[in-house]
Amino acid sequence: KIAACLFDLDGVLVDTARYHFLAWKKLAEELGIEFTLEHNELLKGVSRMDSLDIILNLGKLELPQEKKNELAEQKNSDYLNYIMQMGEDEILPGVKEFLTGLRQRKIGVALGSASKNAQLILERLKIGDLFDAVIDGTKVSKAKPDPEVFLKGAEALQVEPAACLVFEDAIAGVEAARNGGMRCVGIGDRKTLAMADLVIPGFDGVEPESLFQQINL
Ligand code: B16
Ligand code: MG
Repeated sequence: KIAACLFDLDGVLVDTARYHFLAWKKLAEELGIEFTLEHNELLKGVSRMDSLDIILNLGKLELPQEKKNELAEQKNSDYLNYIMQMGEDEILPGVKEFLTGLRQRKIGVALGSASKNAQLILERLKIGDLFDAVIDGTKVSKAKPDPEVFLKGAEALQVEPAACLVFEDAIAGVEAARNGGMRCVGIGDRKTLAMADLVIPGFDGVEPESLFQQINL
């Protein structure tokens, strides 16, 4: 039986991928590196510095760590400009209802995100109070597919990993859930997220009870 649900942030609760894309694209262009939407897929669920390394690799560019820190900071400040303008209405359809439904059923709710900006985004969306625990990029040292972020979420809620259900849009995130011994619902494309126990396009019209039934929980 499921005792807790752990949610990824970007791509699951809110579509921040397009803001990450715009900020990375600007940086890439300044460096003379071509950066497409397809390239952006490679960055989903990946930490900020690892994302920068992927982009520099695309351009076969090697830079000293100091310069890389500077570039990562520049990208983040552009990204934050978008986030600061984000409103409550940018929460993805059905998400708020789904989270509220879980709370009514006394199921634990935690965030498990690679982002260091997670708290700020929850504030912008005004959904911070729907989470019993928030584990984000400021609290983990190992990136997905390492299960650290989700195991810490389970620990904070005092629930066994086997009683946790993870919601993820990134391949590395689905792998992280499985590596932690947790069940996982993929949000997005069925083929891409084939490793998940179930894949749904989003939360619109989705009831916790019927979802759990579909994966025999
Ligand atoms: P930041 P998630 C991830 O969040 C994003 O998918 C990924 O694209 C981003 O690079 C990463 O957070 C770090 O974000 O620069 O804000 O610390 O999907 O794990 O919620
Ligand atoms: Mg994600």
